[in-house]
Amino acid sequence: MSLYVTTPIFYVNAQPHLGHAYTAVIADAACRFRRLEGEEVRFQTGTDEHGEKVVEAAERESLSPKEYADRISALFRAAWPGLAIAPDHFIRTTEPAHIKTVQVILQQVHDRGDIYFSEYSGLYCKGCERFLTEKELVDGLCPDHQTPPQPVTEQNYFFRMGKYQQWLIDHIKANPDFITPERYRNEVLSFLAEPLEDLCISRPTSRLTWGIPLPFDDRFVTYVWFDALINYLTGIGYPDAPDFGRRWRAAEHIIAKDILKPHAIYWPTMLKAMGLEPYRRLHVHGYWNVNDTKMSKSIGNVVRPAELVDAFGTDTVRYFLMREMAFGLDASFSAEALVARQNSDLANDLGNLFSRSLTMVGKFADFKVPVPGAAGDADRELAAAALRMVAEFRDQMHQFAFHRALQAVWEVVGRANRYIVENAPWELAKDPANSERLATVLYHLLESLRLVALCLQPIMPETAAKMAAALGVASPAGLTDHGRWGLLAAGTAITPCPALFPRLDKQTGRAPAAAPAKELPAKAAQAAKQEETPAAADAADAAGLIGFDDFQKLDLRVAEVVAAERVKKSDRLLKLTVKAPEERTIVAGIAEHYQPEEMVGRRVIIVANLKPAKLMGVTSQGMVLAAKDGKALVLSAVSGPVAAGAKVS
Ligand code: ME8
Repeated sequence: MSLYVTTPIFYVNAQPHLGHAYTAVIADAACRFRRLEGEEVRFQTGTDEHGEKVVEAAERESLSPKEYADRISALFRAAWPGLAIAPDHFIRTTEPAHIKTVQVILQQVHDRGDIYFSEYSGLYCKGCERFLTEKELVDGLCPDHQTPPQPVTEQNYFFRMGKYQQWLIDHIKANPDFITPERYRNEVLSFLAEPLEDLCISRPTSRLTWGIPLPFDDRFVTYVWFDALINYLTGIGYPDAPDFGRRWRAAEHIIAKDILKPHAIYWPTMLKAMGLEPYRRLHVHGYWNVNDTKMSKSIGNVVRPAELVDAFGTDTVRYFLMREMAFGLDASFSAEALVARQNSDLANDLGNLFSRSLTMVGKFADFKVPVPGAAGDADRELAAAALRMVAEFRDQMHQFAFHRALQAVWEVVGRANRYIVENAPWELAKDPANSERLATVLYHLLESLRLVALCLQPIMPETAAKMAAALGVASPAGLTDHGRWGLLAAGTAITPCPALFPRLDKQTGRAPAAAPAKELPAKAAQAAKQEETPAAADAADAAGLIGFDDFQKLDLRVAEVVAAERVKKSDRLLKLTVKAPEERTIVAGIAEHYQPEEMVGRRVIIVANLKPAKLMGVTSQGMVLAAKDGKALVLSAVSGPVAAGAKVS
């Protein structure tokens, strides 16, 4: 087995939300990707059902803990198919097999002398379900729950975690990939620089009965983490399954930063005490906020995956989650950002490219893959870029850098769109002498799209399947065999398909009701029209009108001004630093109308692809759009919250 991937098992004291969905989506995408690499993969998720928090949540609903856990666990299980998340195994910690495994392990570690009985006095946080050290408190409060921990003196069982501290430090240092990204590895190493205390692993039944009884003392149940972490072993049949060793060697866990300590410290030391090898890698992602605010029930801003899927569809949500969050860092969700991604990346960039290309193959090549002629520089460049995309995509996906993998794909989508504009197939179609050139251009477009669809399979399975079907290629296809250039056979029938993604209304987030966009995105329809009527195009030229393709050469973007100052020795010029989304300098002739201090924080529209020009010694990389009304000058702006860098079209 090449990869055994797990998500955390989610507590049943809350219903599935965006954060859970993200972890499950990336775990699913990682598995789909590795299957495309021809590898044997197993994917496990599930629910964590014991502990005080579950008892309290059940009491609030007047249910027994088991009834409550059954209900919420079923909600998690039911949430995943809507996002095309397809685990091989869904585990619950209340299953008899898991209870048995936990007890076998406790007995084993106890017999080896790594569990001892002792009295402990400390500060206990109910929310964390553990004792906190003085150092962890902020102003006397638990930093996560903002409540004062209670002084508790108890007899309990302890795991000799401290004994394995040096071994763990050595293991992390010897295996740079063990905890990724690096910031979390560093965080763990700096935590381990202090002496590691032993871990309290029991709760007296006088305080909690909803847990797994200790096999060697039935006055106690197991502490939730010692129970929960073991799910990763139960799910692959520890200790007896013949396949266990092979599967465990491929284990990679995905978690968010909130549960780094149990996974990076408790778990490897527990495994060591059991005589097992540690897992292979731990992938740690950041936290999703909502409109830059922490997601919480009390604020009422919890985002439910099912509602997103109903509103936007499976693939848009998957794409958004993987594109918007840089793996390892926090990200902010907003409906506006999701709509912006759908409109610009999916409907405009990808959808438009796909439908334009198919429309042209229909019109100019009778819906068949044409026989390409000799490739010129531009064609070779597109082919080379598409192959670089496949290599880069694979590389980034292996590293769990989903956002970078997608950037690599969109780089080629953008390039292919420019290739259409630069090669103007509709112009070539006017003269039969150009038929071989036309065939070559269309072939290069189709072949690039085949490779784009190939890469998108693990990210957007439905869309990739639609694209593959339209291009007449089998799906799913392996990356090694199919990630080469020139596999699309001339003569293959191309089937037109409806627009991959509708453009959404920015205000309502919905597709326009009577949308011709259902068939073709508006712009592609417009472009197709222009391609259809050469005579009308000539008349338009004469009238000074520009074609859609001319317009599309402009890269208009929303830019946020982050700094502004006057250009020395100039009354007219301001030097602006803008984010779009990368930082750049733009010199604007607006100093007579705007003070530098009123510029910062504004969102304006810029032309992002103007050749750089030097103005009074300062290089300007673009132009800010503004309206002139007599002597007045008014800057362009956007009417709602739009991310810096969003495309204006
Ligand atoms: O901790 N952003 O369960 P849990 C991103 N049962 N990811 C988030 C998130 C957010 N805002 N909120 C939750 C537990 N997650 C234990 C785990 S494992 C042996 C036991 C995701 O329901 C993320 O994966 O609190 C995080 O690590 C996990 O849900 C915590 O889930």
